[in-house]
Amino acid sequence: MKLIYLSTVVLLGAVIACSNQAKMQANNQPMPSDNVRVFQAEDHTGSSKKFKTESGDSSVVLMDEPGWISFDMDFGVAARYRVQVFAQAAADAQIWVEDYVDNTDGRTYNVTGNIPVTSTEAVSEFYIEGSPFNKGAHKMKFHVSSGSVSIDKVVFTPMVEHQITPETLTQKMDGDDWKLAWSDEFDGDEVDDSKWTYDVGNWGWGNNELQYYTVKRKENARVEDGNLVIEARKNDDGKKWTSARLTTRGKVSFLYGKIEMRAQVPRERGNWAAGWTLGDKYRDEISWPYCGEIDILESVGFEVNDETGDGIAHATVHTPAYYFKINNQISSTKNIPNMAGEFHTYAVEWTPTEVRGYVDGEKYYVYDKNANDKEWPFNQAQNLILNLAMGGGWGGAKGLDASITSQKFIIDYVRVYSKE
Ligand SMILES: [Ca+2]
Repeated sequence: MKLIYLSTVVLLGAVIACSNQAKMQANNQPMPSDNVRVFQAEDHTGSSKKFKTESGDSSVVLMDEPGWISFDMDFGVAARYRVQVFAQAAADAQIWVEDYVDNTDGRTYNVTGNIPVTSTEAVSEFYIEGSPFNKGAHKMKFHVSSGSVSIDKVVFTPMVEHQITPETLTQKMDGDDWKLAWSDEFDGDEVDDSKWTYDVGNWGWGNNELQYYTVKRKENARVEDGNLVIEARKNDDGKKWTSARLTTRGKVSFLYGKIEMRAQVPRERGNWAAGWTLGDKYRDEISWPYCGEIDILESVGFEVNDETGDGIAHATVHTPAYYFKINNQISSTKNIPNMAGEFHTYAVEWTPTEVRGYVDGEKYYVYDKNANDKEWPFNQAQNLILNLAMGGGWGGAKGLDASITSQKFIIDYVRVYSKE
């Protein structure tokens, strides 16, 4: 056990170096180091069973599946965090972190996705990036979901601070004609930094997705021939998959209006392309779906015909009363000929009382439940998101086509209209 203890000391130097790098890497925004948080495993506040402490100084806790230890964490800043786990396992194992164990919704908030712990001789670092945590007190659990793991500690380092969106465009929804209020035609040479920012990381994004979302990396997000191209790439940049998720959060948000995008979706089994909105009140997984979500377009590769390109458009909203974790969300689908081979227009009309979904001008979806805030969180600003995921609970439901190394989600424009 002395060996493990020594290894931990040696690793500390590396941790400090890594943390400084992580602090600077996203958008070059340095984060104050006093916002780094450390949970020492032996300081857990509760456990699913009696765990052994391995070393003489009790600094390492041995956990077996299925097991958890609980702890309290007080975050100093709302941010996307790097979560580093210092652990050792004799055989490959899996771990994950749960936020908000006292939740009253009966939900499980997995905020890291499954983190593989590969077989190692000594305590080593395993990490994921981008986990969202709001400022303030969190009840949390550390889980072992497969195998046996000796855990030393978990380090939370903020990477990108949550940006408050400075401007909300409120659209009129009464009148005769649509008037353009905001758009990106993707006509320039590069992604417009005045309109978009990037979400970062590979924490699974609430669905155990595979991709790492990169920041300002042309291989994953670029403007080309008048289109925004979001490309997912396999075995790229040291990750299993890389891709991009662009959002208007921190730049501009929207309240009501017609939101329209012209897009061509990727084709192969395993992808999950989306154009959607997320409420500005989102800070962490506990704030969802209270913030509200409107899915203008979702397409999964396993529903696209490889030969014809025919696919299925999905329109959905998620609210505290109706959302996918309790499987009562309200959706509509529409079969789209050659959805992957040509561009189609996907839109929602979002009024103070309902959301209507359209493909190529044809209405196929209505959400009109607005009796209270739980049914209707949509009288508050939402920001726009464009992303391409790989795998995950839905995109990966039929596995991934092993032969694919790249998938492209191509967007000609996004436009927001007001009535006048
Ligand atoms: Ca365009």
